[in-house]
Amino acid sequence: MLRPQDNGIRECKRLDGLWAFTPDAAGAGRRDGWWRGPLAEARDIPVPASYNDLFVDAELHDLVGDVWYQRTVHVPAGWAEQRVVVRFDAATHRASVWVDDELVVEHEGGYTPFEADLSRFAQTGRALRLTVAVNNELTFQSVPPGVIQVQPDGTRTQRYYHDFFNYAGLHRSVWLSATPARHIDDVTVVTDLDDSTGLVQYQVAVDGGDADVRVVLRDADGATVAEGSGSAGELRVENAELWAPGHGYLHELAVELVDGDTVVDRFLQPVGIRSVRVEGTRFLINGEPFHFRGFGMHEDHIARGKGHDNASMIHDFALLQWIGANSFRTSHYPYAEEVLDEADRLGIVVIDETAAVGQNLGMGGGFFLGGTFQTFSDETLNDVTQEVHRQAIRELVARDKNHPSVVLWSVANEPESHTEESLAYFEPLFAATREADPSRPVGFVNMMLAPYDKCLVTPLADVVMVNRYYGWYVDTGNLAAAERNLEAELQGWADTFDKPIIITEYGADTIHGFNSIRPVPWSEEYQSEFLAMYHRVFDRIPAVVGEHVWNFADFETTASILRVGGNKKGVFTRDRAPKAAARLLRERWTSLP
Ligand code: BDP
Repeated sequence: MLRPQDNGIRECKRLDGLWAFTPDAAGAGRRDGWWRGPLAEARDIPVPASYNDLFVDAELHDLVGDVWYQRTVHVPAGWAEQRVVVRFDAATHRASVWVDDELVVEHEGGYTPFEADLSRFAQTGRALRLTVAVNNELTFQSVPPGVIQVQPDGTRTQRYYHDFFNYAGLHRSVWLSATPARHIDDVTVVTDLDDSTGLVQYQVAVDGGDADVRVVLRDADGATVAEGSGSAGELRVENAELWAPGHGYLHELAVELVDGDTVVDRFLQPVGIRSVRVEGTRFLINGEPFHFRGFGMHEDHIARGKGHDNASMIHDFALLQWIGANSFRTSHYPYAEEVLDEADRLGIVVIDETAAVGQNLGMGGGFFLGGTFQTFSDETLNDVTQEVHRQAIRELVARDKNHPSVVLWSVANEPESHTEESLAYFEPLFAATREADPSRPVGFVNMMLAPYDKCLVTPLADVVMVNRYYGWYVDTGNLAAAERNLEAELQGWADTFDKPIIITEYGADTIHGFNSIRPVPWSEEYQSEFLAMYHRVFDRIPAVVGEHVWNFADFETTASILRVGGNKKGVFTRDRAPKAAARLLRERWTSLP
């Protein structure tokens, strides 16, 4: 599935804006067929946005179940002979879509796109009623997992195993797009280097009938640097200008379907020529050791929750660049595609993560989680879950495979990883990731309860990724003890595995404006000293090739006695004011080579 594009042959339009919206916690809509007419008692809602924080009612904020979106769609008259699709960049966590009275598509998974073919409706020339039921329920068979509890009064509450608010709705753009009936269905590009020659392998899938494929690769000035024909091949670019961290140099691959002299279809694919390899404890981009500096982030903003917005995105990238970050992780789900486009253009490196967060039902039990269960069993995370997870991996790779910024897949964040059951669960998922993309390293993010001598899943990974909280959840307030324990553990990983180590999370909750002469937890001074301590340790262990602070900015969570108005581990506040630690990071990251 290719993205909607305007390119002289293909056309598209966004269906963003105000839609009609009706919450339906009781599930009446599916029973009574709400798609058959205008939604009753509808209010206006913006698309894209999470619905949870837009209004003031607690019921909508905490709704468990369906909400309904609806709008009228006019297909341009000129599209009557085309293949017309409606595409949702994301519907969290699952959606059913009707056009007029007909169910046209259903999709599971909150952060990857899906589409439905509307060609047969487009030909009618009349206005179409587009209705979407978006469901936010998390269960042991969803990714991420959760538990729904029925209260004595019959209301249902959602609990889950991850530490960010379960925002839901149409979080990203909705598109109407037209391609010729005979069309390019998919484009895959894999790049590599042969000394100073850039190699661009391409593969084109065609649908709707035969035609010849022609490709032209142009540099950023529009000059042709290579050409090819046929549905697969390798282009060689002598002395290629490379895509590299800090240098988001992009070529463009123009893929055309031709029939004689007629161009039947066209797709323009940005290409960053670069190589990625893991060798021993080094992570190499274009053969050069790369040190990840940056953050785990969240798509999280005041009022619109996880709704994508370009202004905020550009501002966040400006802050990343100001602070000297060269990379981030899409913790804990695939981010909007616009974010990856921008990372490509700016030369920011991305660790791309699935939505598999909180697959650890055995820990904590109490405060902000869903209760303690055996993680992997027939009744909890089981074969069905694994299949949903496998599909999520496939959809992530299919969506993001052509982004040069993406250098590493993260299959999951902090799952149970010390049991035979966890190994049996993850082994096929690592294989599925490598099958979907043999060109990039694969990893997962390990949590503190499964150190180097207990973790059974890290041996499957190309890279060690660990989240550690010495000085916060353990050794609280005692940075001397934290420094000893952190170093001992990281040294253990370095001694056990001949793999690069990325610290994918380290951080301390910090109240902006809470200052203290002694560095006490929650103060800005503590956050700074905490980070400085981690950096001393990292600099003593050569296998450590990455430091991602948790988190870029404060973010919303579910209610918990461990959280005051959300998670405060941000280096920036939720509205993006810098805490003191921002200067410390800037000084370190802008002075490192
Ligand atoms: C880690 C999780 C992350 C949390 C963080 C924290 O990966 O999602 O927000 O801890 O506790 O366990 O702040």
